Amino acid sequence: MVSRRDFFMGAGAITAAVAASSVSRVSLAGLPEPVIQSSPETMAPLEPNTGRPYKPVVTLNGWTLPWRMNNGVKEFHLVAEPVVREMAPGFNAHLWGYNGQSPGPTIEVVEGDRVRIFVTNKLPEHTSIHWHGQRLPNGMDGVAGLNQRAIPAGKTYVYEFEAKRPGTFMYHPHADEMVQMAMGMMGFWVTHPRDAHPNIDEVDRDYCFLLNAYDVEPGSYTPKIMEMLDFNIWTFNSRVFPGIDPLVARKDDKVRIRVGNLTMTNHPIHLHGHEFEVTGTDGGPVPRGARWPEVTTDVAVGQMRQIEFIASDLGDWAFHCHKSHHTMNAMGHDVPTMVGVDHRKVVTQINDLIPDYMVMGERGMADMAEMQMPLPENTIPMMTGDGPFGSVEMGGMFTMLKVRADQPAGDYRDPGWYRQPEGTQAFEWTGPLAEPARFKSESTTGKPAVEVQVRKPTGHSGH
Ligand SMILES: [Cu+2]
Repeated sequence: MVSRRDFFMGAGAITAAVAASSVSRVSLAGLPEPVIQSSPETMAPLEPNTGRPYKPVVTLNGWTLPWRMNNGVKEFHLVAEPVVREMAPGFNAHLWGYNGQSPGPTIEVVEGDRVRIFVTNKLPEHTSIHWHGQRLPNGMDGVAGLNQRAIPAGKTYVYEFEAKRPGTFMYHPHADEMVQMAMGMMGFWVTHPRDAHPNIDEVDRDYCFLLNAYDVEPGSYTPKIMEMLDFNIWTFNSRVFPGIDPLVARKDDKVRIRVGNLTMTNHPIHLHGHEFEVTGTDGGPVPRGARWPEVTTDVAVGQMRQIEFIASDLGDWAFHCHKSHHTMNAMGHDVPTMVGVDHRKVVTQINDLIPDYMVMGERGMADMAEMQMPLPENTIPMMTGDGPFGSVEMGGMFTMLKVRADQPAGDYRDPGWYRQPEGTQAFEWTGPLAEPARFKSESTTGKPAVEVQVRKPTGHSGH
């Protein structure tokens, strides 16, 4: 007679045998060694030396994950783990990410590639990865509970599918999502076209980054995970200006920028000095007849947009989110509006009580950028960044497109500040200033300088 205990032992043995056979089916050599990145710098494009050829992307303040070919399958190894991300020099955040950084590394493959991704969970809780926008078998879609068991802490799971369509994608957990995304778990994915594609152009520079947001109290290191609305750190790839590298181009380069939004609000992304077209979304390339010129495109929550333009005009062109609070770093939003309020008298009175009291915002907030106010440890001024003509008064989601005549192809280094040709910069008017007519006072002329004629609408007697 078989005891209950024996029955379970037998079942366990069968399970182990199945596991062993599937492991050997996957790989004789074991897992690819995980590659860990310790630097937040923008890495040079990773030129493919195995598999199908393609022109690689450049991840803004990020990097592409190396792979290994195993019997025609492209193998990657992602490690979900706590990381320290430098958001800007002097400002570190304790996040969760992949392979040493947050966001995780960009994954680049080619349409038709068979892809196998080992995911090792070194977080204190379970996780999973959803491959946003991909066509794949249902069991590989990564929604914990729905498509698979969550990957327990300490375990490694394997995802495997064919990269079916070319385009711009991202990856992120679909397990305890609110916490894990608030902690920075996300990454970029690009599937390059296998052959010439009617709606995908070849470009000279191909940039990508994610939009992310955190709530890190000044002086602390860990984001508040319960935050729903009041984020204070707005980032391109978990970096804030002036910690974000510029996007560089040689004059007349064709440039593509791919942007994905994993924050909880939309971001109107705005480029100065050039018009672009949205050439693709996470749904695929946009047919040419459906494109129109833009200088701002809104990237809604959970969306991706890829824009393209010719970098025809030399200069340092601002490239930023157009929500003005998103180009600022940690600040209090509950400060009353003080513009135009003269509080010299009240300051004198308050100074008797609080000697260091300082008035903020009396002439606008621009003074903040140059103010040498003592800051708590591990934070960054609200608006900062020295430009060639003073403070740029920006933070958060702001960087520059730097177009130069002599930027070598394949060179992504910051060329420094643009030198404007003589006579092409806004300048001070030093001639006489005529008094505008509307300011001539009534008292000198006896009647209003400008007569406003108001005529009631006629023909609608009922009004
Ligand atoms: Cu924004």
